[in-house]
Amino acid sequence: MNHILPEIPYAYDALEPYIDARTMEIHHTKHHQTYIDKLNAAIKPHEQLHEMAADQLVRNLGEVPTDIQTAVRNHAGGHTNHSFFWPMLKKGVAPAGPAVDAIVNTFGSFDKFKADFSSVAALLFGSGWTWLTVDDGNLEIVTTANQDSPLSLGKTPIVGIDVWEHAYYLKYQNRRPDYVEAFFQVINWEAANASFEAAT
Ligand code: MN3
Repeated sequence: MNHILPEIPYAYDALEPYIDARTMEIHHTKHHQTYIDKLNAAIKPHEQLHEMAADQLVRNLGEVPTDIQTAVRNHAGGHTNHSFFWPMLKKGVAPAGPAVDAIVNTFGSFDKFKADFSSVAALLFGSGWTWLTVDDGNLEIVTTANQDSPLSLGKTPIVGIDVWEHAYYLKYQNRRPDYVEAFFQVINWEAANASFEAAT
């Protein structure tokens, strides 16, 4: 079974001006595709892994043969993280619903959550992701390095921001905090609510 690139459920320019069309196109067709190509190459000789979805692979890295564990961690991680990311972006969805109610309960207010999350995302050193996850019903802000998935930690992502430079450099260059601020304008809270309800 070959992993294939999922379609993005909107046009590349749908998130303008917050995330530009050129970045979206390169990010999807080049970066995400490369994770998939390298994942397919890594698992090719290992038939027992061929029926496992990327999220299953990163949940069960201990079952992956040691010679390809790093490749699967990086590339199944990259595949599942980006597959989560695209539908979690949408312009014009107000923060409301069960996930947002839980955010207010956990962090005190939506603005406090936004400030905490933005600070963690801005300060993350190097390449990685900042997530709002749920684990045993508890919301947490966590970071992962490189393409590590929160699923490998037993945590379910509700919201996640890709802070690799490839996600923002064309438009924002070194201004990662501006990209994080823009990201908050395109969080699809409908998707976040669905992820939260499925996990709790
Ligand atoms: Mn990326």
